[in-house]
Amino acid sequence: MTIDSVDAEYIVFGLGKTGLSCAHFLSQRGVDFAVIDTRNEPPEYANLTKSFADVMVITGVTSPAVIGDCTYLVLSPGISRDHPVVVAALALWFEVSGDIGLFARHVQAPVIAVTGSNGKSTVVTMVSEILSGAGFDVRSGGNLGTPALNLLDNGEPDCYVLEVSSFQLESTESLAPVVACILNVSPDHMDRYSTMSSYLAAKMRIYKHADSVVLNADDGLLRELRPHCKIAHISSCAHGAAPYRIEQDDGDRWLVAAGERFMRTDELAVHGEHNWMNALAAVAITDKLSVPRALQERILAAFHGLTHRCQTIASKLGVEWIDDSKGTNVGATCAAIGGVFSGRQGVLIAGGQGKGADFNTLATIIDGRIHDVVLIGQDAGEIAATLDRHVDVHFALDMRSAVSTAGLLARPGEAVLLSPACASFDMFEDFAARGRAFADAVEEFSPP
Ligand code: UMA
Ligand code: ADP
Repeated sequence: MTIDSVDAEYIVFGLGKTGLSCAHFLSQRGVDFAVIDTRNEPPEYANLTKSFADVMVITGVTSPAVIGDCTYLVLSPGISRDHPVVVAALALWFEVSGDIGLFARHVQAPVIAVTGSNGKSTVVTMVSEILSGAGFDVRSGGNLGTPALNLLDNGEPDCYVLEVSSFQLESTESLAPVVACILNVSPDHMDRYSTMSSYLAAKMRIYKHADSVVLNADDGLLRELRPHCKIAHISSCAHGAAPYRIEQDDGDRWLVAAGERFMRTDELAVHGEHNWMNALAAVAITDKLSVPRALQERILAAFHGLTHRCQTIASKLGVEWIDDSKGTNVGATCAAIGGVFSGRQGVLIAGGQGKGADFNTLATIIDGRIHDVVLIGQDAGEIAATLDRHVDVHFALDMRSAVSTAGLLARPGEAVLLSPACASFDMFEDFAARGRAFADAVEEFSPP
């Protein structure tokens, strides 16, 4: 028998990690729900049916008729609000909310929310470690990996730290963070957003009901924002009088917080200007919760960064191999190149799914820093067309040959950086699998 439409009060749209978390959340509250997914074999199907044998699940959904007489659609972040099923639900006055929207309605403890095109996971982790060090019971998640609704199990902590993506913010109405932070905005997901302003508009939803916000004053788009709450600006170049900024004094660079120098950048365990900005953001955010400066300093001095974010994984015959597999857009890769190739040159391995990006900014930053680029993946040809006037371009069919090509091109004293500026899904399960493939290939590679 073919089932054409759902018979339940709520529809959970999407059966990935988020959809499964929504199912658990609704079932714990006795809500009648069904689940739909456009894929024929959604990833969490087996887990859902194991826990909820009686719940209606419709896969391979194509027609809006599936929504039947429901009243509430819970939307997964991977599905755009322009999807015909969502458009039909909105036309029928359904409430359409994402998992963060449900979370916001039920959460009791204060929430810190961080968004931005790049640096979210790093800053969320820095903030969580600083707050834990200060004695707070903290739970972190969201786009970082653990769906937000799963954080609500087992009573309330002192505080939640959420990484929120633009996809999640699109369907979030009532989140009221004690501190909201937008780290930066550079083009990403241009296959989902038709303009930068629609992408920025999604990000701006983070501070609609916030008590205070942390914004990056180096970013022209963010500098112009005037939310109706208290703003603390961070800046790497003393924009106006940003209270959190980097100051240069002879050869030293200092982190300045609330107008006072407190730590040299070389005392941080993470490297590169983008990471100094991440540290400033973490300090600005945790200042709102009155964490002592000395404690922030101690935690940041010991924070070595997350795996697959500008991590040195090997040194062979004077060549440093660096895994920045999480560099999944042009802005991230530009930041990584700026950090890794200050005062030295080398080779970049990039490519994958370009998500509709414009690679011209990458062409500008590689000049004088990168002498060869090795490209892999679906959009290698498109990227080559932009880069080959600036640098020697090589193609590789897999990670192993990309690494051996790069290894033969790199000279002692140089670095090879994997920072793809692209999503990984054409060749790997995710960015972590891509980083592991890189590490395995580097281990196998023996220089001639
Ligand atoms: N999909 C379909 N049909 C459906 C439902 C989903 O084709 O009916 C596709 C989506 O288009 C997408 C994929 O399935 O390509 C996964 O979508 P999902 O909404 O089911 O994703 P989840 O497994 O629930 O994971 C999501 C986030 N994924 C996305 O936003 C795409 C995870 O962020 C997040 O960790 C998780 O919720 C918990 O909050 C990942 C991500 O890539 C890391 N995020 C993007 C990014 O960081 O750039 C925004
Ligand atoms: P996100 O969670 O937003 O993807 P991550 O903290 O995981 O961010 O970092 C992903 C990549 O983005 C890093 O590997 C690095 O290349 C780049 N990056 C990190 N922080 C910043 C920043 N503040 N500005 C620009 N790029 C950054």
